[in-house]
Amino acid sequence: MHALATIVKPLPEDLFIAHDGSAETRWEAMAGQGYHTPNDRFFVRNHTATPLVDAATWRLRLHGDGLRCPAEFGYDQLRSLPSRTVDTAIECAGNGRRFYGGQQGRTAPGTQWGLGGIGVARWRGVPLRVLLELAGIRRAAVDVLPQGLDAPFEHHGHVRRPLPVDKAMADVLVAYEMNGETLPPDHGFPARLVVPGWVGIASIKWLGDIEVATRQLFTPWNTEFYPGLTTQPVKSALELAWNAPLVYGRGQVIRGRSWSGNGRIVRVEVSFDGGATWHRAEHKGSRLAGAWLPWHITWVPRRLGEQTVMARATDETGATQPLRTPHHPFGYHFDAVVRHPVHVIPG
Ligand SMILES: Nc1nc2c(c(=O)[nH]1)N[C@H]1C(S)=C(S)[C@@H](COP(=O)(O)O)O[C@H]1N2
Ligand SMILES: [Mo]
Repeated sequence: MHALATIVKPLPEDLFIAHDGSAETRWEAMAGQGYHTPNDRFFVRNHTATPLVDAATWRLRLHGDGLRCPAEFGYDQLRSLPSRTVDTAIECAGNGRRFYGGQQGRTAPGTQWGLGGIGVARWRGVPLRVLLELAGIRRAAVDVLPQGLDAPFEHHGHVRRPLPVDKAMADVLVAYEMNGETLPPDHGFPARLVVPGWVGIASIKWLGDIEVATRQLFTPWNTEFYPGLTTQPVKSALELAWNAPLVYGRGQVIRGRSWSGNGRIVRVEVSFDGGATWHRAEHKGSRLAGAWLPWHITWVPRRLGEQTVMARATDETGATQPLRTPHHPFGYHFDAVVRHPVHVIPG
């Protein structure tokens, strides 16, 4: 399976790194961009392939013993309900997986994402809470199970992962717009879930069906593939190519972004000497919980050749990026400081 065969939007090499069935955003393609990741460079992670869904016949079905009045919504109906706009990240649990091997000497199986398995968009849609209330959610409801309309994944059936009812009622969106445009096919048209702060797999695309149950639900996506994963840890990335050339003796503004699924980023420090000394990066405020904090720092390289730039962020819960992440058998949640190589060239 090749990414080109399963993703609809163009994947130019200057914007994406192609993986099997998925496309990773190049961080250097975020340089000079605004706060949000433009739709043309937002990463795509598909279990199978992007389906083309006809909005005219599409229905979102809500059913299960956790509802008093099972309901169905069409596309126009969904768009006519009260909407909310949220700036939030969607990040694959495996983002950064390649550094288990590349930096810690122990490769983890799966797509070898660098740090480009994340994007922040302005999502607009209907709070899931509104739909659940229209369908008469019961006090006894425990789990909410959204399911995608994409083809079944191997022998596991349609992509689906339960959410606890508390999260479903709190801040989850049934989104139909991304950065002011109709939700693109690769990102879940006609509608997807957006689950702020949580692993990307929670944000089910091509939503077709939501079961609400008065018992805990289990699918391969909360038992076998992503057991126990809820929120995403703290990470940072530089808006620079790997081995980017930087000019010796000249002040250069290094830009990056840091994020956490558990709260706002409150501090970012950068090291140019392998972690011996750290310097505070500049940023405006602490920006949003559930999205990222853009920052910058000026550096005058005083040594030619290979050097590393390291960024380390801390969120409002006090969680800081470690220098090493405990090994994870599936390569999830790599949150260690990444050693980003740059190449200092004569001016
Ligand atoms: N129906 C469905 N939803 C899905 C997926 C999928 O393959 N099918 N992939 C999940 C995973 S693993 C991630 S990381 C995000 C990626 O969202 P994006 O492709 O819009 O960036 O979607 C999630 N939702
Ligand atoms: Mo993912």
